[in-house]
Amino acid sequence: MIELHQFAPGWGLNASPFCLKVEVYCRLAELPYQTRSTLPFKGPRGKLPFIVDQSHRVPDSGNILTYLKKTYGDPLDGQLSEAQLATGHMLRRTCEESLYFAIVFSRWVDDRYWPKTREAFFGMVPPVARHLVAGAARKGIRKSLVGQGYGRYPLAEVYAAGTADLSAIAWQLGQHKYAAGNEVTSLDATVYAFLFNIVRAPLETPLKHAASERESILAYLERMEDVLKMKSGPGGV
Ligand SMILES: N[C@@H](CCC(=O)N[C@@H](CS)C(=O)NCC(=O)O)C(=O)O
Repeated sequence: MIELHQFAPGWGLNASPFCLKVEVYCRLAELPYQTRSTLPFKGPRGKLPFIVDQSHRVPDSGNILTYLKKTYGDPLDGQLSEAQLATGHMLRRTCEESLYFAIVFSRWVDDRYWPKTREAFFGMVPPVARHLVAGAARKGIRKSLVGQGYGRYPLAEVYAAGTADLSAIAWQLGQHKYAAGNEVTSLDATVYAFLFNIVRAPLETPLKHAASERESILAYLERMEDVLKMKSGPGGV
């Protein structure tokens, strides 16, 4: 049984796109797994997710998918053409290396949404410590966003950049049923996980408005949720 180490649920859902990506992959590939709630510093690279499988501890969602495919076979991506692989790579990078930071910014930096983020992720910390722990975590994330760049932008520019990513993703999703074509592939684990975290999280951010205005994104989420309903899994995704 694969152990998937990830954050405890926030807002009652898997609020980390990278953790959700691995969970969705396991569901789509029908791999048996159990989730374990943990904290990033316990992982081999100080981030989540990581998995423990037999004697292996594997960090990083991309490495995890590579490991799972190598160990248990690759039921989803075997038929992909070079063109699909290349487009998929760019789409994945758009989600993970660009859109992700706009999501993090909306949750942790934008004062309008921070109270709900704090409640979701630190609500279980005793009240006296909650303020300190949440404040320290927010400071660390602000610093990492200054390093990445968005922490130096005005709000409107961050959301314009995120909206541009969503427009490109929406166009791609309008071409086929799933992210890489008319069959489900591992790329759907990524694209679904990121869009889910924008549209299904209870924050009415500009990113959510931008995603919700794009019919191809909403239809895609529903299609993926129909697929996931048919696959068993231990937790609600
Ligand atoms: N490249 C990594 C990124 C993982 C990542 O950024 N995880 C975030 C949560 S979504 C994390 O653990 N953040 C905690 C921290 O940086 O302290 C992957 O694909 O797994």
